[in-house]
Amino acid sequence: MSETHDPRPSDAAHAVPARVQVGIVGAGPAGLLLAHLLHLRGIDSILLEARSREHIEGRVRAGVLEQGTVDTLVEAGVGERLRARGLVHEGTLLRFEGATHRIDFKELTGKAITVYGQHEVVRDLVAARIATGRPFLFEAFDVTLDGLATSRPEIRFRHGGREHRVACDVIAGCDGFHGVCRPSIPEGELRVFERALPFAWLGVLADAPPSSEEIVYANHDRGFALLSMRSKTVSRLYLQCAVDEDLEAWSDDRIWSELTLRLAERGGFALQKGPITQKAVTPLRSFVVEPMQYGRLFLAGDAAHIVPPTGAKGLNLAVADVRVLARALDAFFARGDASLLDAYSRVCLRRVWKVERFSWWMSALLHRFDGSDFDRRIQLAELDYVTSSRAAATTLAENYVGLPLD
Ligand code: RFL
Ligand code: PHB
Repeated sequence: MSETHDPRPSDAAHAVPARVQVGIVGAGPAGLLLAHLLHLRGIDSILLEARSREHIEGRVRAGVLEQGTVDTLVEAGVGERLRARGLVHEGTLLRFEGATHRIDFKELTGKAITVYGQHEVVRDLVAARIATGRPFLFEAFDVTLDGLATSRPEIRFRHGGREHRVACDVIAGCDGFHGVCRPSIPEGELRVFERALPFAWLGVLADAPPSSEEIVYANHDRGFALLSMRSKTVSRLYLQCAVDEDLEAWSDDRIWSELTLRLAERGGFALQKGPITQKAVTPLRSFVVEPMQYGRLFLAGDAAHIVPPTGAKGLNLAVADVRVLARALDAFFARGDASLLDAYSRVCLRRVWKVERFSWWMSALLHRFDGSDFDRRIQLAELDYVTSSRAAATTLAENYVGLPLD
């Protein structure tokens, strides 16, 4: 257990206030960080999460933090464990046709990324929220939103066997892709942009030291593979697989042999193996709604957009949204100035679309598609270009380390 981890049980019982400035639905990275940034500005909020504390703190997902994300967490005072345990990477490796090519972030952009598990970010933020004493309810069920087009929207929900309603000035929909906030917006108000990719990722967590100091993205005829890590003793690995892949068909042995084939390198590559502790299949999709606002409801993070994980951007995009939203809410509550709130969606979407573009491009570059031989040759030519032209490598690097936040 960590220094900052609060040992109290997950269900910190709180009186439910009748009214708050901001009602936040969802305690993923977006909701938790927003709650904390608002707290630092003296803005009160209630944070409602459908799952238990154990569940959200154990949910293994993203692992790559942009410099701007790290800076945001450190500035918000929740970066202590991140700084102590995060693994700073100054480059990444692209492997194709048996050869490995390094993209040197530091040299090309002056920046680096940090490998630190999303569930660790969540743990740090949960502890910070609990320490503020502000309302934070786990296992809040049946959330519904009312009066979104009015200046006094309401959240209704069930908690501890009781029905509650909270009047808010603003509601932040931070409840992820499958949440209730986006679907609460009346039909016809949102424009949806979507593209599903014809494959998924089989992701595993293994008690094995990472076989490479830096993340390896491998383009292979058998399909994409990714070698990442969570610490000096835990590896995080992914294999491109079918959308309807049957996890039961993947024994640990089969996973390790497929990874060995796809990560192979001319001259030999030693893959460190160990017990697999988690396995899951994740679909890959690009998704954006416009605008990211309806009346007094503001969507942030995966509730508004999804990127395929190839660019390692989802969590970072959630952080970028929340920074914009916290600043806009500050102007609204401190000075009655709604101009930044009015600009919220437009400001976020400019960045969102650039990140959608990058994530789509990384996905197209690295996966195996059932296309023609022509398409495959174009893909290899692009990999060759990206790894041999400084200009092309810089384009990848500046997107990967993160486009400017402001
Ligand atoms: P989350 O994390 O999904 O949190 C939403 C929260 O809302 C709760 N919730 C509700 N609460 C109350 N009432 C309801 N009705 C509710 N419905 C849902 C949920 O329980 C949950 O706690 O969304 P958020 O905060 O927007 O954060 C987004 C990120 O989680 C996501 O974008 C990333 O994980 C994506 N991602 C990656 N992002 C990166 O930046 N870098 C990476 O390296 C990276 N790798 C990944 C990824 C996502 C992956 N998967 C599993 C999708 C790798 C993978 C495999
Ligand atoms: C991860 O470590 O989980 C990870 C790394 C890079 C990605 C996606 C996920 O592109």
